Amino acid sequence: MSVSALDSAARERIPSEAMRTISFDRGDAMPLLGLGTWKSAPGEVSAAVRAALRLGYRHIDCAAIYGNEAEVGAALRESIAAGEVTREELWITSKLWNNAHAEGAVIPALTRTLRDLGLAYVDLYLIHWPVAMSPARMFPESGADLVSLDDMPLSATWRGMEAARAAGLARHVGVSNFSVAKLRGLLEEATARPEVNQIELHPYLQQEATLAFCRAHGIHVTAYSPLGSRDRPAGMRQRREPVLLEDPTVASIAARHQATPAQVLIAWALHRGTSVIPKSVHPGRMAENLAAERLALDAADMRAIAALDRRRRYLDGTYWSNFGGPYTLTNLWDE
Ligand code: NDP
Ligand code: 1BO
Repeated sequence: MSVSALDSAARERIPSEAMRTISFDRGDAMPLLGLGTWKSAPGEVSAAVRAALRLGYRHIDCAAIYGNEAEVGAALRESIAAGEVTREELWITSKLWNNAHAEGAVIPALTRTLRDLGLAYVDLYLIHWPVAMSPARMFPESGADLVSLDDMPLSATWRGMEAARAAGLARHVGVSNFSVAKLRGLLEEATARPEVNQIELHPYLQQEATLAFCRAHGIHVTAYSPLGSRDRPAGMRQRREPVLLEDPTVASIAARHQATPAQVLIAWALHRGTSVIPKSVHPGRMAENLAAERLALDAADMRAIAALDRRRRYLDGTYWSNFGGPYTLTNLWDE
């Protein structure tokens, strides 16, 4: 059956039991395909999450900095109250913002997120960036707002994350935007490994070495910005960026499978064993993206997509390095 033929089924509802999952300890299973919520505006994200849950999504990717966790929480509560889903069926990820990296700041930050989401625990809590900032700022305005990793080591932040897990506020803990070098450093000092590393991954940024390292160390990888993140704020875009959703190779693979480019990009991420969290606020697109679970790419498709790598970061991290503070693109990505 073609993927487009599956769209109508997906619009009705793909039962959660049909979703592919990855197992974590304590018997927990994370659906490999989740819904991103960055840039989903407070006025639209509740309806989007509610629609996503009706379609069969069970994994929602959130973060304090997205500024919409209260609205996401309202949708979760409504769906649970309506009997459409139970808390136990859901996988909710959130992330610690850069201004709460002090060991003792982690549990208070997570407590605020839990209050906003209306939950007693998150399934996964991630250190959002390996970048520390003054508690007074949400985004840096000068180099003085940033705190170096020598002064605020990631190992201290990680102890706070482990304490959050021990307190039952997060069932699993992990990191995001961590290079192999930073993962190595953390593994040397931490009592427990991060369970997940959430990083930018798509055909233009395939990060094979990071994937191999994570696989070898039992760290699951989640792919963010899998569709190329076209709705990023202007300040985070570069001039003349390549448009992933318009890539001719992706388009021709999509045409051959009677699928869409977005479905090819999502299926490619799943084929590599990563989880993937495309963002949309439109039910039609959410259904289309969910149906990508059923798209089987073949070896020739995977070879053609492998050739597209151009080590292109859409989220290049310049917003941490623009100010002459302690962060540079070299020490951020360790490349
Ligand atoms: P994505 O790559 O998911 O792209 C989102 C864009 O694609 C939106 O403009 C959306 O529009 C559009 N879109 C969605 N589905 C389709 C479709 N089927 N066809 C055409 N266009 C489509 O970008 P994000 O950067 O949002 O990444 C996904 C998620 O990953 C984030 O929302 C966030 O949860 C997470 N993330 C985490 C980061 C981290 O640092 N850990 C960094 C970046 C992202 P519309 O909504 O209008 O449908
Ligand atoms: C700075 C952007 C964060 C998206 O997750």
